[in-house]
Amino acid sequence: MFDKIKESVQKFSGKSVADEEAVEQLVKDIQRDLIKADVDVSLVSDLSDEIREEALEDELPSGLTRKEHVLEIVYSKLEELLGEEAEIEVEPKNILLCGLYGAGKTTTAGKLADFYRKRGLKPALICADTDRPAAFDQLKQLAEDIDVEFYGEKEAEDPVKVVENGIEETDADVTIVDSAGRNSLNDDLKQELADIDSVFDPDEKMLVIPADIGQSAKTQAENFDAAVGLNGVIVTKMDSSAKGGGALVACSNSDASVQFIGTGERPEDLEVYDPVDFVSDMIGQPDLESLLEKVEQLDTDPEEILEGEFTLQDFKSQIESVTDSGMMEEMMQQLPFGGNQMPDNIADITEEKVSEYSIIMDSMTKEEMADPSMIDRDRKERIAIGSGTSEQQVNELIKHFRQTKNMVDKFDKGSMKRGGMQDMMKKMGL
Ligand SMILES: Nc1nc2c(ncn2[C@@H]2O[C@H](COP(=O)(O)OP(=O)(O)O)[C@@H](O)[C@H]2O)c(=O)[nH]1
Ligand SMILES: [Mg+2]
Repeated sequence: MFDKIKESVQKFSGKSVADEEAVEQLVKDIQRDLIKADVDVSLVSDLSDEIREEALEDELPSGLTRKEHVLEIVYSKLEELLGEEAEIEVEPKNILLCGLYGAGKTTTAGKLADFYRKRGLKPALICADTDRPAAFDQLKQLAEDIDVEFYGEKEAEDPVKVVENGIEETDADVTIVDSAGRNSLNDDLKQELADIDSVFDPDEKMLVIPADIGQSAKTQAENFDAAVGLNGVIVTKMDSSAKGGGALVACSNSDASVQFIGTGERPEDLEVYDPVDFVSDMIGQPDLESLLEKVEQLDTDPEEILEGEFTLQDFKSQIESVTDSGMMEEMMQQLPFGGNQMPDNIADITEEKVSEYSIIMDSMTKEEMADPSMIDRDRKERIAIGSGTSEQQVNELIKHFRQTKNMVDKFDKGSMKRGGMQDMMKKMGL
């Protein structure tokens, strides 16, 4: 999705000046890609105007270059366009899936069951699609594959009765009802969903729509919402349609927010919707991370920066920012345990080392960056080949990361008072 934007952003980043011409080119490229993804033209036009205006007319925030400022605007506009990150409550609930034929309801029912099962809840799947006998077999098979409870009645004609029996017969925390589709949202389907609704009393009514309907997702979501009262939308087939972006934007601009996206046919191909993932894909992960960090540091409480687990991503941002400003030495001296306890290879991070490390880390996956403990021999070998370095160099980086992490962990465990820490961060210009 949005491959061209990624390319254009890279092109823009590579330019020496972020002048009007460069911004105009970037805006044009973004427009083309959004329209290709079937995003509503009027939204694209508004977005372009806003980028142009703010990018060139705004006063430059201190600490950012014009180029960074432009990218930050592009980033936040795209994020706005793609809507809110979903917040999924992992708790006992009843979920009713609805949608038209072939949308991916049954597949998604299995995916959701798997999602909650993996998070420690006990799901059950109920087949309320009595129109097609194959629906029963399909859901039953899925339930077996992921090892969750299933209820269905192969010869049944009344889906409401099946749901009633299913509630009786199953013993689950999360009960998921897969309903029958139609070619369109006709009165028949509306009635059927309303009847199931009244006996099942779902906490969540989710519309399943395929990415390939693009911007018409908006009308469909609005119609289903009016008919059954939706709590959210699940957009499937994001992996196989060029119009996924249009569908996501369309839903974000309706009352039905996107909760999950389907990215393949397997049970695990389900992701909680997070627009930041898409935008970071477009802007480029390393660029975005460091950019956001800069922007955040302009107005964030330093304590927040230190929260959570220290990852390779943090390590990367840290060495890049600190060495840039030549402050590694100074930072080390400020640490609570003093310069003498400093791991010996930390103080001498040279610019060369930083760029070598950056290249190595660019060959790592997002998962590896978040959890370096998963980097085993095979992964090391792959990373070394990918970055044109040796396994020894990869080892060195990991060792270096571990030492820094140990240090940060100590640091966080209150070996220094928070006040002292803030002073230090301030001195370091953070
Ligand atoms: N590539 C891809 N295919 C999907 C996805 N979700 C569902 N499908 C496929 O879409 C087809 C219809 O799915 P199904 O769950 O039977 O749709 P239903 O009629 O709404 O129940 C099946 O071939 C699924 O394997 C997805 O996220 N990606
Ligand atoms: Mg089905």
